[in-house]
Amino acid sequence: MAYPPFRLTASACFVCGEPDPAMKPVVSQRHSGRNSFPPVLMSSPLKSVIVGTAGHIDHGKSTLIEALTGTHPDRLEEEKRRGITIDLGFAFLEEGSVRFGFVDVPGHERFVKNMLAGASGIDLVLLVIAADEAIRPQTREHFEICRLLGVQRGVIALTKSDLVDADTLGLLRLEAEEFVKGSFLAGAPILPVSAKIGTGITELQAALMQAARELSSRDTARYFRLPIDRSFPVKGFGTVVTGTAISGQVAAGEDVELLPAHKVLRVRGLHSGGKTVERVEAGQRSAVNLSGIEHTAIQRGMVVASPGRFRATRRVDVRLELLPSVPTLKHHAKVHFHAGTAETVAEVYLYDGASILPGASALAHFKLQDEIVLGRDDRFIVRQFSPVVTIGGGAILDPLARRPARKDTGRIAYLATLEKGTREEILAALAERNILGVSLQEIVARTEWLESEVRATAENLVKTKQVRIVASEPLLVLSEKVFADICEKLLARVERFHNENPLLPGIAREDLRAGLGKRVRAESFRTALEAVVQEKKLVVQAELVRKPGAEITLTPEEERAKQQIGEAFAKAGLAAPSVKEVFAELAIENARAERLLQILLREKVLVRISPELIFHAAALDRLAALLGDYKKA
Ligand SMILES: Nc1nc2c(ncn2[C@@H]2O[C@H](COP(=O)(O)OP(=O)(O)OP(=O)(O)O)[C@@H](O)[C@H]2O)c(=O)[nH]1
Ligand SMILES: [Mg+2]
Repeated sequence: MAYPPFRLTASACFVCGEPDPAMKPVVSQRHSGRNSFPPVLMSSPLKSVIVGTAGHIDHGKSTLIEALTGTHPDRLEEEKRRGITIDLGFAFLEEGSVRFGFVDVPGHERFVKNMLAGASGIDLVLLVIAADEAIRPQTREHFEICRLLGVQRGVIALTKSDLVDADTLGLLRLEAEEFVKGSFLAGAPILPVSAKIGTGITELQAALMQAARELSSRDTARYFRLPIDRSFPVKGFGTVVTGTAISGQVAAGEDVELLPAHKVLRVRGLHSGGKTVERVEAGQRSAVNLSGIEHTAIQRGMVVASPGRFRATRRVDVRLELLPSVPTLKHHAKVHFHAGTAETVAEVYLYDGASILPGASALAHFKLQDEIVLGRDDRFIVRQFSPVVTIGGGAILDPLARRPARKDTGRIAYLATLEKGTREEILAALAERNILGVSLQEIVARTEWLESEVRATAENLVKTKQVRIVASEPLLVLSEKVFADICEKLLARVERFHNENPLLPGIAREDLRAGLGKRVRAESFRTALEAVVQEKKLVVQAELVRKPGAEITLTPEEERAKQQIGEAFAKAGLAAPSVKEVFAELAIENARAERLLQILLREKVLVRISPELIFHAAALDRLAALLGDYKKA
């Protein structure tokens, strides 16, 4: 199938994302700096690094991005008019072997939620502190957010250095050092800069390069996931979404799943770093042209991902950390929940105790108001319901958690395994908690392991006799304990059947399966039955399951009655008697007689024509012969 070419044109820049017709030409002032590349149609060997700004309002973040890249990241009319950043802005810079994608965030406290959508995918933080104002509330809040989101590295810029003297700058440097002491930014470069007169910009670029070199590359072998921050139409192409790819990779022409809308869509084309590319990978700012959907059907917070690998969720189990400076958080409190580019309201359920103290952490459950796609280890931020301030954050342990239940006493131990365990320990615990077994899809959605990793882990657990693979295509894993339990139930049920039905040779396979209830999947039943048959504990003959040696033995009285029934029907020939009449002549009670009748039917001595009508087989044979003669005559 051929797809229309998807190229960067003079009227479409998917990465800066200005909707047509207001879209600026690519080779404009905004792009005329160092980042105006000719379009190439291949993915680049450059290392992609996302740098996010952080800092108080008006501290010079956007101006600094322009000084670094030549692109002013504010793109909305309102931003230009008010001189403040409202929503996320983007710019690019290619330096040596690194391609920087800058995400510029607003400093205004009212727009922290937009900042959060931008901060979730960053590798490096560019913490901006204005020399004339020093550390202010959003300097702290943005810094805490970066810490809680697990950002590992960054650079501190003391902006507007042209406005203060050397002594003030010296003091501010000490203050900044103190501020980040003991955190991920301890020891990070602290550089005075002035976007106005251009001092310190080269040093800042060098520091960013150094930090970028020290970053380990993201794993592009995982399943693809990109939290969407914008969706807009581009004339001639249709819907384009943008975001930072946080895992895996995707190529033009492949399918992605839009979640939580559960729609599989074709990728018509891709942009990254201001140019058309064949493929985008984890760590790249990306614009994805999607076919078959209106841009209005997609909102910030949705994701595009490898089809079938992720699931949207309303319940998650987490490790939640509370900031030291905030009030105690109570069980059942409502909070604003932010992860990836999504935000919703969450109700907090605490597993241990009635509250979390400031500065402490706890295992918790969130019931989310809206469905969100989350993966294990994803970081999140929580903000107080009202007034809205950042109070904590943490990591997702189980993205597909069940509703908390008092009887679920193993949950805390399970969460501890999810938090610290090896793959084998995690899969063993997951299987043990799911008596129905766990499917490949479920394991992937819960862990983000690759299919090959899931299979290898399951095989290892088979060797240590912790799980059983009851089906391999599609994979279904059962804990050995659950499997042994099913086997035991099978044996007990067959035993009971023989006791209750001494005159029947065995239980029908389907009745045996139905008797185990819905909590045993067909694959598990089949494998368990095979296992007990192999151990010679049961025998399967045609559709009947029985214990070995469970032959039917009739008492002399029953033998006599059986013979009597057969004779009664034989004698009557085609004038078949009713069952009631035949039973009335017997010396045994009706229930036993009924079983003898069943045996005769199974042995095909008698043949049932309708519920009421039974003939002796010999009578029917005679009838068939007669009819044959009649036809010949
Ligand atoms: N003197 C001087 N002024 C600067 C410098 N950098 C920025 N400014 C000015 O500071 C003001 C705010 O700059 P922005 O870059 O918009 O600040 P911001 O941090 O992006 O603000 P928000 O995005 O709204 O949080 C503007 O008027 C800039 O011209 C500098 O190095 N020196
Ligand atoms: Mg700004």
